[in-house]
Amino acid sequence: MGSFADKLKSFFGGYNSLSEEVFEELTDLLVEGDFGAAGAYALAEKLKDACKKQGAGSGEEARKVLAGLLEEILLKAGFAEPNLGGGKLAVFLLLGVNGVGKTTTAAKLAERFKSLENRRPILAAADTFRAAAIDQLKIHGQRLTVRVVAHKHGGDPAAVIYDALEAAQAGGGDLIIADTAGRMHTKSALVEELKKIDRVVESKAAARDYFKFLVLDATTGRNAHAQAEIFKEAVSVDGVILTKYDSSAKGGVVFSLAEELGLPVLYICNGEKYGDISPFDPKRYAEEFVGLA
Ligand SMILES: Nc1nc2c(ncn2[C@@H]2O[C@H](COP(=O)(O)OP(=O)(O)OP(=O)(O)O)[C@@H](O)[C@H]2O)c(=O)[nH]1
Ligand SMILES: [Mg+2]
Repeated sequence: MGSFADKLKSFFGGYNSLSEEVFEELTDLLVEGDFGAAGAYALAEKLKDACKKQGAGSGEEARKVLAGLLEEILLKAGFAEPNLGGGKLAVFLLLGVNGVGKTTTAAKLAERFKSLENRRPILAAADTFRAAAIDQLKIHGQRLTVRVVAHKHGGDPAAVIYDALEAAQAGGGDLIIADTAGRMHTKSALVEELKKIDRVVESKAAARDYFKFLVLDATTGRNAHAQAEIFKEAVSVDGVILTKYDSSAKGGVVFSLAEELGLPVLYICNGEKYGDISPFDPKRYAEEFVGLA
């Protein structure tokens, strides 16, 4: 993650006083860091005011004020890791376009909730669209000794989830983690498919903790924001899981997800291993973004 944070750091480090120019240049820099243009402008203006109010006179001081403003943006969107109450059956549905890391993230969540939360996950292979997807999930299941419920390629995703719920209720588990297909749905097809899944989940009275996570690839920058807009318009998304934060991601998109779409990031993934997932930490993220941490 070094590079963009380093850039911000040396940018601020180059100013002993704060002129109008600093905030103008900062706007451009934020856009380069995957902020939306309007958000970047608004933030730079806000920073200017905050620096005046707080008596921050140098670039270094402004950088610290900026970290605080960024954290505020994240806190407003909320960020808590799902708190699964008292062993009730819970359902996680992973949504997102092709290749963002849904299947890998499903496996990571299974491992995390199994080992840290003592849950008994069941992986539901509700990506019935791509032929290899079912096998991919089964391999994860074998490695993690987690049960996988799957149907045939081409089957009905809602029916897979129904079976996973039945398996859980028969005593086989207490957390369904459902992988879904990454094809770019038309909005109406996506809505229909998810409505059907919602009905199935809701028909099982015990499934009270139901979360829809949107998986976004951090390296896709503004494109991730565009995907979030489309999904959010179509379905209720509870939060984002940001993947591939280990690569060349600049990370500014997280702030526009929070501010413009009210979408909190709940987990960050930074590698391909099962352990490469952490709950989102707003303070740390904001500090790292400006190179303070
Ligand atoms: N570096 C890195 N790679 C990741 C991360 N998460 C997933 N990947 C890789 O990204 C690629 C795609 O991951 P998948 O989990 O198959 O993505 P998907 O969204 O299920 O893809 P489709 O099923 O084709 O839509 C794989 O090579 C993963 O190993 C991450 O956090 N960091
Ligand atoms: Mg997949």
